[in-house]
Amino acid sequence: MLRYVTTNPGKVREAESYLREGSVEQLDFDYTEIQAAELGPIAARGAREAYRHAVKPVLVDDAGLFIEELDGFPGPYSSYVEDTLGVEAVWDLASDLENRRAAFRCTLAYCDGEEFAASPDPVDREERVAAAAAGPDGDAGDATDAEPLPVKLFEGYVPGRMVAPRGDGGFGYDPIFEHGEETFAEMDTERKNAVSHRGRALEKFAEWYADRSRDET
Ligand code: ITT
Repeated sequence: MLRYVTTNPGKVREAESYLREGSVEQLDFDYTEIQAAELGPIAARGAREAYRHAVKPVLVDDAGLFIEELDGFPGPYSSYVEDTLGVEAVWDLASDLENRRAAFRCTLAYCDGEEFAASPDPVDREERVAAAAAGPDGDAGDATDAEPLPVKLFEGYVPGRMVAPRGDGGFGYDPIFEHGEETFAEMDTERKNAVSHRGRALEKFAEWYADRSRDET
């Protein structure tokens, strides 16, 4: 059974709907979100930490809303911005913009403690260098970071535009993100999954995971 690592039940609903109910279980684990400009290193680091915690195959989901005219803000800070300012405040900000184009991005990071062709991951290199520089007795964080576990990354992206809040489905920024004629909050889970950043990342993951499971049998 795959552990879907998130504190957000909305993400679990979408993953279950895509991957089949009963094939994933939520692991409500608040991994350390490192400061990074991209989602990949954050998710990769989280997947290693979650795997060490659970010692079971894990899939971490890191996502964000990127507003073009605001240089991608809130991006990797989407969670913090939702918690502190709120979704309405982000719409207030976006409503003053001429260009309201935006995108959701999602990075899934898989780790099961085994070897496989991992995705390139810049955090690995930095952690290895820091650990090597500190030497065997140095204080370079967790010693296991010196040999990072393989992680596979899957990315999904969906373009759209910022609009005044509509709809009461979904979660997070869904009411202010329109794709086609509807906001994500006006779509049911299946329809959102068919076009969303998460749905696209899950599609890539499911394909790879099926091959991996076949290879192991
Ligand atoms: P975890 O880190 O525990 O998974 P989180 O909700 O904080 O929970 P993220 O950091 O990935 O997850 O999410 C960043 C923000 O983007 C957060 O405010 C979410 O509500 C929002 N978000 C992520 N995916 C979304 C989606 O599909 N629709 C709307 N908002 C989304």
